[in-house]
Amino acid sequence: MGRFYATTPIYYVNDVPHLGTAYTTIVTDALRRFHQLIGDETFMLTGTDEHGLKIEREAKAQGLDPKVFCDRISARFRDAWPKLDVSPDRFIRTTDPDHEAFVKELWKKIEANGDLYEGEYEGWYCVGCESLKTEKELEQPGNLCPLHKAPVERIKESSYFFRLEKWQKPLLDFYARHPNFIQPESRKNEVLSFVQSGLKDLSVSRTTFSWGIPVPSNPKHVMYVWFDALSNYRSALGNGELARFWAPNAKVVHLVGKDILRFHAVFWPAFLLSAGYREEELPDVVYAHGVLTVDGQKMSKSLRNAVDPLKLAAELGPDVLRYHLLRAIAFGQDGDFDHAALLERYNADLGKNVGNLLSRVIGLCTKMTNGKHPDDDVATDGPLEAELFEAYEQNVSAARDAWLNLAPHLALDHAMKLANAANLYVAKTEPWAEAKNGNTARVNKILSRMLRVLEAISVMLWPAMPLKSDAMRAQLGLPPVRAGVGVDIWPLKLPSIRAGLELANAGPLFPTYDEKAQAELLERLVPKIEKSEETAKPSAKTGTGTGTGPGTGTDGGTIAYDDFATVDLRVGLVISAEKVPKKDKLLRLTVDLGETEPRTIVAGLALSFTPEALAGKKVIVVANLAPREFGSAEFDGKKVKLVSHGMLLASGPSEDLRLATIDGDAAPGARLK
Ligand code: ME8
Repeated sequence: MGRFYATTPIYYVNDVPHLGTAYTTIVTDALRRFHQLIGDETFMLTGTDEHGLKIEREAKAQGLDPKVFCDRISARFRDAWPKLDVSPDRFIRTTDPDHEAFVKELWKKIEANGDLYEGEYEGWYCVGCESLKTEKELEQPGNLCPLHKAPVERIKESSYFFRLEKWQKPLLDFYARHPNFIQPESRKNEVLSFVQSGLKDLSVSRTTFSWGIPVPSNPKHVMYVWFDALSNYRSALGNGELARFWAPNAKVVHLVGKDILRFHAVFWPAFLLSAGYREEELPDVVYAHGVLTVDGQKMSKSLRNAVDPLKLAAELGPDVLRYHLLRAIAFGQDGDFDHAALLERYNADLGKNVGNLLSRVIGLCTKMTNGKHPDDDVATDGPLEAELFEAYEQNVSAARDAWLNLAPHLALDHAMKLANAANLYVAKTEPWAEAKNGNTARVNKILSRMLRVLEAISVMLWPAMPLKSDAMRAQLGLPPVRAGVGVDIWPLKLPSIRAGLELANAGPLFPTYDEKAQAELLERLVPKIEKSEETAKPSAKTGTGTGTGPGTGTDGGTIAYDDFATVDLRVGLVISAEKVPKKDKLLRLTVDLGETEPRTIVAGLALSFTPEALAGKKVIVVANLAPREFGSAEFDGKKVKLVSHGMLLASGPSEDLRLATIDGDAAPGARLK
């Protein structure tokens, strides 16, 4: 028993909560709940990362003061997590005054230790990553960031540098002495070879924009956003909490996506060491999980917006979403979120396995034991009880180890294996036949044993499904799981016999979806990608309302403003355009909407425009339209799907189209209202 401090990354406010950020946040919450079950005192931190060029630009694109913009989006994160049953102990914002004060102190300590110097930086910067890139890292042609596939920017400005090179050896020594610091192992090797290949001093301030924490001794500079952001893990803890949760008997675990491992595993410990913290004061684990795709596709911004975790939670219940994310994705590896697989797994694991076990036992008890827990004499156990007990011991302790080893998917698998063993036990023991033969003691034993296993399962599922666990326990006549500091309630031992306790039959805990219901749900939940080339008309036309919009009648009547406001119209800057081989009407465009990555938009403009005529044009884009597929085409010998992530507004016949555009100096991404 000890203390457990778990953190998520703090999320950039240029985006709203989506399935990727929900994933890390749910895993972190589940892990900390497990630690509560074993008696640890826990602290969970999440929040928002609000400074830097990316955010300054996004706010500007929306015509807002950066702080007002951050307030709005940060609130969306803060309000989202409780809807997924996540309740952090602190929601930190990098604009919080106590955070700013801490970061300035950290800077001063590093400066006092001689690890900061002024110089000039010239090089490539990816605003999406908020990170400098070496020439070698860029993809050609076009100087693209390999992660965002967007052109990097050339920057040249005076900057403070952090002496990262000096920390290469101490970092390697630290990794060697703390082999569990970077997990999983495969990722650790990537970091080790990066550090072994030599570290360069790091530019840690900027002078060409102002949305950041000023450098204390030279406020013309704002601090590098990653210096600011990483510090949140310590700044979030008040003095009392620091002493409890960032202390030798506390485990500090940073959960992050693999995209940001290097910042956490290299820069963060280097900053801390440089500021004078000792090795034993560094975090214990940085765990980098994999990247999620959705239904096999990369989560581009438009797809991310289409797969809204809050909508999924509202439709299926937060616990069902949580269970699926935790169980279906092998933690640490890349994984796919597949809507159909979610429903299949729900039916199989929760409906037919756990749900069935519960309703079966409660149903049998209603008939055979007056709806109460029966008594049992364990001295009369037979071989089937021994078999069940063996499965019990094995799965309960394996599940505990899996949580401890940051493998929630395995922990839940063991809970399911135990439910399966219990279902098998009922099938083999045939309590209904024993009842017919008037063998009451045997019936009582079987039912009592199953109720005790179900109680254990309700605890084992609690980290993943707190609400369903409560509901399950209510049917078993038990109060919700109550974790207490210093008390380990992980059910290594079979829970005790609760003879006489009333059960509460409340119907199926996990009603299964039949084929028709599954099809209906999928229809509602899966983001639409329209197929067939027939739909490859010019992407959109202005004017002539066809009466298909929300709120319109077929009589071409009026719509409410709120209906209009659901259409996200934005200014887009066409970066490039190209003809689509073998599709006369289509052009494939790369359009900057002020997001971290430009979008691909396929439009039927080829009869009216050459690709060259479009490059550099400002266009109007319907930005929140579900992705739409126009078949496939071959580019540079590679067959690719033609998926459009947005629609341009234009008017006229295909061979004489006029593009809707905007006058003056509107930034890419600016919203039309
Ligand atoms: O990087 N699959 O913030 P961010 C899995 N502000 N996880 C995903 C994901 C996906 N497709 N997409 C996002 C930042 N994530 C910085 C962090 S921390 C001091 C500063 C999750 O909003 C994953 O955890 O870009 C990833 O690392 C994080 O969101 C990136 O969030």
